[in-house]
Amino acid sequence: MAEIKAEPFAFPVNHDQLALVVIDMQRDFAEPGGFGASLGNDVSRITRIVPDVKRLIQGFRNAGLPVIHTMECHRPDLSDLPPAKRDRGNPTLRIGDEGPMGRILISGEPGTAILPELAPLKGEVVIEKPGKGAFYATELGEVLQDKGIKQLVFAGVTTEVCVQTTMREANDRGYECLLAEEATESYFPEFKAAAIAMIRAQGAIVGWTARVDDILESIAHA
Ligand code: TIU
Repeated sequence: MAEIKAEPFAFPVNHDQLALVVIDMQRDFAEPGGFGASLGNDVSRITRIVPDVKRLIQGFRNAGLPVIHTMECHRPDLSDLPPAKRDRGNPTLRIGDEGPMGRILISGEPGTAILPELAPLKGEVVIEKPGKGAFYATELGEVLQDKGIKQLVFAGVTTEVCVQTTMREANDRGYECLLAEEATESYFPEFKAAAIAMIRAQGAIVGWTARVDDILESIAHA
């Protein structure tokens, strides 16, 4: 069995069953005027990981391995937006409100799009998700089953919200999960560090974490 150098111990990889899941690399989380900024966050941290996410995506594409993208967003009629989510907190703009990049976190709006540098290629799966986890109320489980995928490498934002939630959902469904450390980011550096620590604690209780170079080195031999 091939291995990827990882924490808390080597990740036993089966390249035939491996896919990359890129979580929510959307303008709404990375650019001023979007959802992340409306919550009071410094969004500049998010754009800094784009080169690492890009080379991870490129490595999977070069190896002929699946790349799956997710987007947190809602239907224009808000029928999949629970009032508890829309009404939470005191943001400057709420989900569905008109902002400088169109309606906040609504499917099809300019601000909801994936960053152009990381845009999905034709044929790559894009999952639109109304929750923080990518399995809740989506077709992701069926997609993975159809493709025979059992191991997932994760990248994207934010580490402790949508990435960690999705990793926990996947872990409970029997997937082996590996988080790419430099290809994920939070608005709070201490939360990123804590999420990485809690994922790999207790003998990989949620999953593994690894450096992008070590993941790329492994899939180059896929
Ligand atoms: N606010 C925050 O940190 N994240 C989200 O709302 N969604 C995702 O993480 N994608």
